[in-house]
Amino acid sequence: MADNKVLLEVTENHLNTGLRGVPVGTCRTSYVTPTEGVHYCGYPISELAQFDPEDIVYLLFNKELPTPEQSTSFRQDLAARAEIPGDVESVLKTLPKFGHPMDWLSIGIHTLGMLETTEDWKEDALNLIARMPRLMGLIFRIREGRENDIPADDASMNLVDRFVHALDFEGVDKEKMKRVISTYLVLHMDHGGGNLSTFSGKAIASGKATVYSSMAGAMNALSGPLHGRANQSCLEFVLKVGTSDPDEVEAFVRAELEAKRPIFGFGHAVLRAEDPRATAQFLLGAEICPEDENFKIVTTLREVAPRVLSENPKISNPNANVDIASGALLHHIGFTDPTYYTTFFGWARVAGIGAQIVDERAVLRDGKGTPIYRPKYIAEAQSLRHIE
Ligand code: AMX
Repeated sequence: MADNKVLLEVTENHLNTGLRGVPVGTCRTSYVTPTEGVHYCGYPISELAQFDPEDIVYLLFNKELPTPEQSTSFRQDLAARAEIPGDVESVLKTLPKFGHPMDWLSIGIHTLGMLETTEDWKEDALNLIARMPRLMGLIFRIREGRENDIPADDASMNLVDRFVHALDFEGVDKEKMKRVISTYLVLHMDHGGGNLSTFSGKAIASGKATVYSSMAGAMNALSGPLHGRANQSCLEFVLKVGTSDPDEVEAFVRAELEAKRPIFGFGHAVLRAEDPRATAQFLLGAEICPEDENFKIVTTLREVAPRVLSENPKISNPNANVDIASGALLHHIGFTDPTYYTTFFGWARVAGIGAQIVDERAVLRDGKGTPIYRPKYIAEAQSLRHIE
């Protein structure tokens, strides 16, 4: 069960703490527990890691897993929504290639919204989910200067196949690529209601901005180094470790701590065990790339870092978090530039944030939706000076 113990009284100590621990609302899609991590609609993530992304999108929107018939018909529904109704390519081609991929993703989503908005929360959320694989593929290709001969979209393909098809990387194992991306998407789709990007997206939507504007804002929130960009930092950290020898890794970890730098991929604000999303990615890596140098490094880190971090009693959770292995896996399948990693995170989160926006706008409070967000701020003495 989720920990439903909530703070009943807000005191002065809670001010200017980023709403830490202050209850704001209810979440119908997911919750996080200290030992089992995230649960989607009651299912621990460890039980869902092998599902196809389409079935987990269905779960987040319908609060139950689909039957085989429902799964087939939902895939057909997504396919019918997949075509991008206009020319997003021309817009992407004008963007500066030195800009961060997350900024491209946000602008891409905004552009999709300018091309078509239905004014129906669920329709727009599902349309956006269906159009994300093509948008992602276009972002990669156009940034890399591969803007010509882009394969035509094929809506009969599933979400991951359509991205891999648009991307059309040469010399990579496309089946491995599909497995890694599929697992990545499922593991990252949702993470409770109060994480910064989800909260921001819902707050924007509460003013009745469109799903697209709200999602673009959520992506901007996700792009920060303290939030989604941690997975980029994690692979950069692994590349810096540069060895899978346990003694050398231990010396590296100790030197980083001595220099007051974080050990990326370890620790968590809520979890008090290894994140099951990390466990799932370690299992996948052991199967598809046990000899990959970066995977060997993260495997050694997984053994060494918790032991060293445990020496500091201040550290609440010395175990691996979700970001430890995802970079090594993405690197292995051909995504060698870590600046792109947060876009995969963003792609996955469109499902969870989209489902939560629909719940807040069209389901909660008997379908009336939550009102526009308006938390209270207390005036400081300086701002009251004019009435003294
Ligand atoms: N390396 C070094 N120090 C760490 C640490 C780590 N991996 N994890 C925790 N600590 C330190 C904290 O910085 C804090 O130090 P302080 O008291 O001097 O400020 C102290 O231990 C207590 O922290 P905590 O209560 O255990 O965790 P937290 O909720 O404050 O922070 C997190 C959680 C994830 C930010 C932190 O563990 C961290 O910085 N980890 C490394 C970066 C990382 O992997 N980020 C990705 C997180 C995954 C995610 O949520 N996306």
